[in-house]
Amino acid sequence: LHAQPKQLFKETPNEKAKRMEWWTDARFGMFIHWGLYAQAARHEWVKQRERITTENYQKYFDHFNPDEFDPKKWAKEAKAAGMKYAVLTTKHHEGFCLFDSKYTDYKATNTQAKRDLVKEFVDAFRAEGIKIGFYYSLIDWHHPDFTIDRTHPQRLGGDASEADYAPLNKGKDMSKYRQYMQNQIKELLTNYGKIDIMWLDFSYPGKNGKGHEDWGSVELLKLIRKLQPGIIVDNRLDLNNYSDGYDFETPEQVKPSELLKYKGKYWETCQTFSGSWGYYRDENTWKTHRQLLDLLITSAANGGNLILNVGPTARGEFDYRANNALDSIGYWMHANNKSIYNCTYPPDTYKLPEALDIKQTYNPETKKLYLHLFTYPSNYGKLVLPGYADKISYAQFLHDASEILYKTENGDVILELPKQKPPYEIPVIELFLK
Ligand code: H79
Repeated sequence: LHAQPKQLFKETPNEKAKRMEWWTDARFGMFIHWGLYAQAARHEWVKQRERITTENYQKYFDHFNPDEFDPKKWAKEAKAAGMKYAVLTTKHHEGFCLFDSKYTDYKATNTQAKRDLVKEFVDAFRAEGIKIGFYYSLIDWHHPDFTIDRTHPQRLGGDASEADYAPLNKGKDMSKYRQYMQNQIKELLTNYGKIDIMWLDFSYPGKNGKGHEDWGSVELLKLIRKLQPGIIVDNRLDLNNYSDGYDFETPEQVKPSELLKYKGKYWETCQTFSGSWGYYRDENTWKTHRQLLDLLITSAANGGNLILNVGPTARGEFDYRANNALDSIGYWMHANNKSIYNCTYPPDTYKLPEALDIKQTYNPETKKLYLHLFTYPSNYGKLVLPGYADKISYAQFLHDASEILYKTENGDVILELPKQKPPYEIPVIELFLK
C-alpha cells in the first residue's frame, strides 16, 4: 500500500499550475530587506551575531529616520531592471515592523519615520504593475514570548541541551507568540489589498530549534489561504509532510550549478548582491554583472525564478552599488528579456555539447529557442549546432533582430556570427523552431 501524501486543501495540480502561472512567467523578482539593522550596516543578523541585547539595540529604533525613503523610486528601479514582483520584509528576525500593527509598539509609525512604510511600498509598486509579496519572519528576537533558541541573540553554546534553555524561557509562552503571528498576518493580508506572495522565514526543527508545531504552521497556512485565495506561499513553514504545505522551494544563496536539481519543480532562488541581505556598508564581495546574469539565465534555463535582493540604506535609498548592478541588468533585460519571461528549459532533443558553453531557454508558446552565449565563438564566428539542420527555420540575435545567416551540413547547422561580439555581456541567439 502506498501512503497517500497528506493534503490540506482541495486543489488539483492543474489548478495549482493556473494559480502559479503569472509567477512562473515572471521569472524575476526583487527582494527588499529593510529594517533597523540597516543602521548597523553590518548584516541583518547583527543582533544575533554580536549578541546585542534588546536594550542596546534600542538605539537603532531611536535613530531610525529614513529621510530619503521614496518607494516610487524603488519601484521604478525594479521595473527598469525587468523585475515583475517584489517582496518586502514587513518584519525581519529583529522583530521591528515596517507596518502599522495594532499588536506591537515596535513599529515604524512610532519612529521618526512616523508612517506605515509597507503601505507606501504596496502603493508604489502596484502603481508600476509589479506584483506584491510580503516577507514575514517567523523568528522574532523582540517578542517577549518568543522562546530563546539557537537562533537567538541570547542563545547558549552549540552543545547546550533543551534543559539548559528551560530556565531562560521561564514565563515565556509560545502560544501567545503564535497568536501574535496570526494577528499580524491577518493585518497584512487584510489591510493592503491583494497580496500575491507570502514569504515566511524560517523553520529549523530539531534540537533547540523550532518547527511547524512551534509556529502553528497548519493554522497559519490555512489563514493565509483563506484571506488571500490566490496567494503563493514559500516552503519554510516546515510542512514538507503535506503535498500542498507550500507552493515553491527556496534555494538560498546557492551557486548556479546547484540549481539544476530543481528542474520540474516550482522554485525560486533568493540571492544577494554581496552576501548579506540587510545593507552592509563594508562588504567587498559584490557579485559581478556576469555572475548576476548567470543566476538569472540559469534560473530560467532550469524552470525556476530568481529573486534578487536589495538592502536599502538606513536613509531609505538603494546605494550606488545596488543601483549600478540594477542598471546593468536593466540594460541587458531591455534587449534580451524575451529569453527570460515565459521561458523554461527546452525539450531534450535540443541538447547541445557542454563545450559550447551555451545555456538554453525555451518559450513553449512561441516555439523559440534561446541560446545564451557565455563564451563568444572565436573560430571566425562559426558556431556549429550538431543535428540542428531539421530543427530550425530562422536565426537572429535577440537584442536587435538582426539575421544570423547559416548553412546546413551533414545534419548540422553552422551559424555565421559576426566576429565582433555584440555589446552585451551574454549575447542571445533566437532560433525559430520548425
Ligand atoms: O532573510 C534572509 C536571511 O536573513 C535569512 N533568510 C534570508 C531570506 C536567513 N539567514 N540565514 N538563514 C536564513 C539560514 C541560517 C541558518 C543558520 Fe542556523 C543560522 C545557521 C546558523 C544560524 C538555524 C540556527 C539553523 C542552524 C542554527
